[in-house]
Amino acid sequence: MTLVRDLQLAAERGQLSMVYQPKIAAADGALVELEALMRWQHPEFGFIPPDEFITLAESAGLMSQLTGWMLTTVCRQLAAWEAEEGLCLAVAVNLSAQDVIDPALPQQLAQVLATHGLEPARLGLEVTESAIMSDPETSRRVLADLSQRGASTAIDDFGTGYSSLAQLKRLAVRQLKIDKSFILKLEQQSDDRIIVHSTIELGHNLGLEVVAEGVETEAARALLVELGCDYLQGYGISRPLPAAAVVGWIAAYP
Ligand code: G
Ligand code: G
Ligand code: NA
Ligand code: MN
Repeated sequence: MTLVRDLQLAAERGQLSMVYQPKIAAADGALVELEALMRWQHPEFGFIPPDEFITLAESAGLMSQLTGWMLTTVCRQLAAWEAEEGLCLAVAVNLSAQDVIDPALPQQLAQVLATHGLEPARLGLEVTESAIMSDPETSRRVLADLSQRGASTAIDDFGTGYSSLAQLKRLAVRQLKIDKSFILKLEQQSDDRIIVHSTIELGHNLGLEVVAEGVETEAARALLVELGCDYLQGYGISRPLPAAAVVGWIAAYP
């Protein structure tokens, strides 16, 4: 398959990049972290969404190569922001279903962090609920190992999968990230408000921090603050930014 071949060569051909989307504290609006999202600019087909090429990478056995490139790129960027701009930032990366059942991942991650002189707390990890549920037992062990090493972990797209509360309780995670499908129409949909309200309570009762993604409007932001959500992310705060635009965004941010 030629697209698989293209993906295999995409990193060395300079077609892959990372963009960074701010995550802020609901209480005071302070920047807490950036989420790193991968981009593939294909010379012929243009921009290919990550949902599509991540699936392709997983089925073609290219996932660990892609994740390795992503971790190195993000850590190098963190070190550069610190050395060149004096900014000590934290970044959260997304892990695929295959990454979270890879017992070698925690050691690989520790290695990349050490190479760039970064503390483990500088790199958060987001894993979707459905990725965890495709092999709950192995994921649980890998997440426990990661958290033992000081990484902060989040369950992404929460509410769209099928995790039981019993499973949730046993996971070494720090955050629940409520899926954007519940947030996008929060002002109009009272059932979404009920779901979001109960998810925030559930998270807090389990000792977890709760993040809302897909915050597009001031009204949604105000509602989430009122509901006690801890962190916010969305186009209403910032779109994902190229690395070169991050420093300017931070400088202009109130
Ligand atoms: O912003 P966006 O279209 O980039 O993200 C679409 C999906 O792709 C999200 O589910 C996101 O978690 C996933 N994604 C983005 N970047 C990466 C990455 O570097 N690795 C993995 N595994 N998933 C990613
Ligand atoms: O699955 P994950 O949560 O990692 O994916 C994040 C995806 O959501 C990315 O594609 C990102 O570009 C997108 N995204 C981030 N903020 C918003 C938002 O406010 N509205 C919408 N519609 N999408 C968003
Ligand atoms: Na994510
Ligand atoms: Mn999500």
